[in-house]
Amino acid sequence: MKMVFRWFGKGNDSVSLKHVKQIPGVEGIVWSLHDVPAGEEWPLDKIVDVKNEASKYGFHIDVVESVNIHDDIKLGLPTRDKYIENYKKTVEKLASVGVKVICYNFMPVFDWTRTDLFKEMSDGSTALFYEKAKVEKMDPKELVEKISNNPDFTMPGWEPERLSQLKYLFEAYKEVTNEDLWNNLQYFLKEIIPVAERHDVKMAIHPDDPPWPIFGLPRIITSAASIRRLLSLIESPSNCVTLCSGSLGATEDNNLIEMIKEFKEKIPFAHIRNLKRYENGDFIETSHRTEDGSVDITGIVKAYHDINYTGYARPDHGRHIFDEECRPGYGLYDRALGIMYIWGIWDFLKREEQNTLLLNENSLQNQSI
Ligand code: DNO
Ligand code: MN
Repeated sequence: MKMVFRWFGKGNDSVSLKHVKQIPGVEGIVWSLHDVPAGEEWPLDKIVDVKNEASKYGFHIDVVESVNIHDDIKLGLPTRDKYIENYKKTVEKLASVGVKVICYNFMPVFDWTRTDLFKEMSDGSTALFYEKAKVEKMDPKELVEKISNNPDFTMPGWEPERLSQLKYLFEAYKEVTNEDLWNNLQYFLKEIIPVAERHDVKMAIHPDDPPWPIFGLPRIITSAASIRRLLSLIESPSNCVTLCSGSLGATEDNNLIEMIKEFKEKIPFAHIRNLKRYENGDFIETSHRTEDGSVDITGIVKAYHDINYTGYARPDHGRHIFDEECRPGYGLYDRALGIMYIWGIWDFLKREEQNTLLLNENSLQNQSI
């Protein structure tokens, strides 16, 4: 397992690489060009800037998260072709500086969605919270009005320049069904995967978060069955998934351990995080510790150990602790704790494995004496 850490770039992240360097076992950063709008080709000089900055601290830049996909591609509009061409050029450029994995998602309009970014927990920390009824109650039309009238009302992924577009986007998606979205994903992959394969890059789709439809928009990457379908859209070593335990784990229907076993060849990138599910469908992101949440992080790390996982992994979100001021979900401290929790389980399992090997060798030697 290669441990990596998401970093939003110089001047764009409260966390410094100097501090990331002090977390044991982190070997690379997971990055993106956050100021390049979805659909545009990434400029090489900006890519090289990130690479240079990372290498000052001995970090690699093997994993990009995300190269976002323009909504015209998800909508299947004729304009998609020019955005797909840009995407191909970006993939080629990223490969030229050594990028191995590109994480992306195919969620219409919004990336991950929560109703409260700083929900107070009983220990005084705060965390990302999702209140199902609140989202279900929100009528997309009302939502757009609320946003237009109140610029402070915002959610992750709702970049200011996109807000003005929201009205248009909700209109545009009105007729788009799940099947349409699948077709548009396939169209995209048929174009992109051959380019990625040629350059030895893995395209790793991130599951929808939460893994169910919201605001009447279609959502398709939500379960083992949908991952199976995604992998069948185009057979290629480059058609892969980012297995996110937090996104998929928001519903108890998803068995992460079974998924790790089933998709083991197709997981170049793992997101490991915990959350607590409530009966009414709400959830809150907890510490990584298994007993703090509903997701069996111990079992998940063991499953990665048992498949001899050599891909990249990151702690995904964390709580906000020790009074840290940071991006929602992306502070230094709780993610650092999460990494140490993962390493604790991992290192113990490695030791056990070595002990078993030694025991077997010894008993073989004893037999031959
Ligand atoms: C949630 C996060 C996501 C992820 C993007 C990838 O679990 O990992 O925000 O970064 O969806 O495109
Ligand atoms: Mn994730």
